[in-house]
Amino acid sequence: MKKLLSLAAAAVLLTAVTATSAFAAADTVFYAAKGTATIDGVKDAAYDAATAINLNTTDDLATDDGTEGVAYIIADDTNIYVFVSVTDSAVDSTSATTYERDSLEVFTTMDGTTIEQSRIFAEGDAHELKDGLEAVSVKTDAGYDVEVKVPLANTNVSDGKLAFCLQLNAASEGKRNMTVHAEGNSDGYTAWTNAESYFTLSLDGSDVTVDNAGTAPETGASAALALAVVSAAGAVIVASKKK
Ligand SMILES: [Ca+2]
Ligand SMILES: [Ca+2]
Repeated sequence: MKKLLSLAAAAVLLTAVTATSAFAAADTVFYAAKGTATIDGVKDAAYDAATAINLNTTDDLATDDGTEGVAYIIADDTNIYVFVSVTDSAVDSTSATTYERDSLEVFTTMDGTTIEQSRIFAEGDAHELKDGLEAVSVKTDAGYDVEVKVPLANTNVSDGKLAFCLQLNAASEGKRNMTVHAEGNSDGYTAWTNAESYFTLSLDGSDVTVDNAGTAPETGASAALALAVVSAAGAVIVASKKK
């Protein structure tokens, strides 16, 4: 049933994308709201304009330890700002291998293939950041929050769209249990080696309200397209939702 849904969703999405050249790849699209934030690990009011993106999709092979996140993405003319609130009952930083510590990874590409990978740890400030990125993490009662600034110069932004990926490394007792990605971004677990697995982030959507459940206002051709694409993504979400 899952595969049938995925194939049906892919067919719908392919149809939607074939109908226009606005999107380069058949994938999940999220929208950044317009805004600017201060990178301090505290959620600025500007993020309230952003759609909440659920980070709850895992590789089927993963050991589910319950870690989830919610991401908010905003952007101005020079930077993307991401705030992620992570629910994690066992924040763990004990592994000597950095990707096996609780952390958020941010992936961009400047040419569509070369992977730019940054890692922000739940604890401490010795983050592994590409040039120009800034990040702060803060422990919370529920787990931890991460805020990161990504220069648009570090991305392949073109026509208001870019390839982007967020990954939680969910760890406990010195090992990584699973990786967690945005709802619908079911290939995200290959992000470290496959830039084509990223989702599309649209910076043009500040005047278009789209939520992950697949609803959008009908305010013209571009909104109708967004509805078609997001609806297809919604179908994928149904197929790939974490168990
Ligand atoms: Ca902030
Ligand atoms: Ca953990």
